[in-house]
Amino acid sequence: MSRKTNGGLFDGLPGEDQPQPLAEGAAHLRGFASAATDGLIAALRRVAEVASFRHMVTPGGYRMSVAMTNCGPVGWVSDPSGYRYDASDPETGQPWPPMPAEFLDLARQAAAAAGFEKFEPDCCLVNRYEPGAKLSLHQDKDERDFAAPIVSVSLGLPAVFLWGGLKRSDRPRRIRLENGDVVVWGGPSRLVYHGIAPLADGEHPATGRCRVNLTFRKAR
Ligand code: MD6
Ligand code: FE
Repeated sequence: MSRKTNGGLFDGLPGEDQPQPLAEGAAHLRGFASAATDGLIAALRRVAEVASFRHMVTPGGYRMSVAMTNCGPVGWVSDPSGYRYDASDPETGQPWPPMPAEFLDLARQAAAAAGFEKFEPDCCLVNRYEPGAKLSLHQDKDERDFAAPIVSVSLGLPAVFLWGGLKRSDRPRRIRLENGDVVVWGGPSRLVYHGIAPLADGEHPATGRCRVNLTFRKAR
């Protein structure tokens, strides 16, 4: 697998290819998925043909600026009655498309690289951000148990990831996520508040005018 280098002087030294710890149980793997992005995007196109991107409505009645879809045995859904994992797509009544092998392989490898062996995700929530779209600070807490980590893969336009603490009032750090970056978190960081700042406009060769995020979870 080809990896990004520092371009000469510092190649081969520990540095940007190493997991960057964010907190206990959480790591930023810069460029971990770089070599896989074309395959991931091709597989995602096939997923979105079956389960199209849609703007869900929050329990509070707001339309989310991020468009979402899912693949795998269960999908995350939001509607006025609440958040839940559901085995079928409410738009079609059909099961979510299966998780592509490329997705599963990458999620397992990234989890292992961050110290979480035997990750068995049953959901991949896909988020699509157009310029201006954002995700407010939240915890991922709709899963049945918090023993498994979450693996998050960034594709396309860069974004500013807001990495907070265990309290909503903890002031978040701002971390730039680029095409091919992976963030893994679990253990003591599993319930950290996090979000995405409004996406800056731009054009990316892999995705066009958007950012896509794949988040792998074990929901059940
Ligand atoms: C995003 N990610 O990167 C939104 N949640 O677009 C998340 O909300 C997220 O990246 C849990 C774990 C990792 C994540
Ligand atoms: Fe999240």
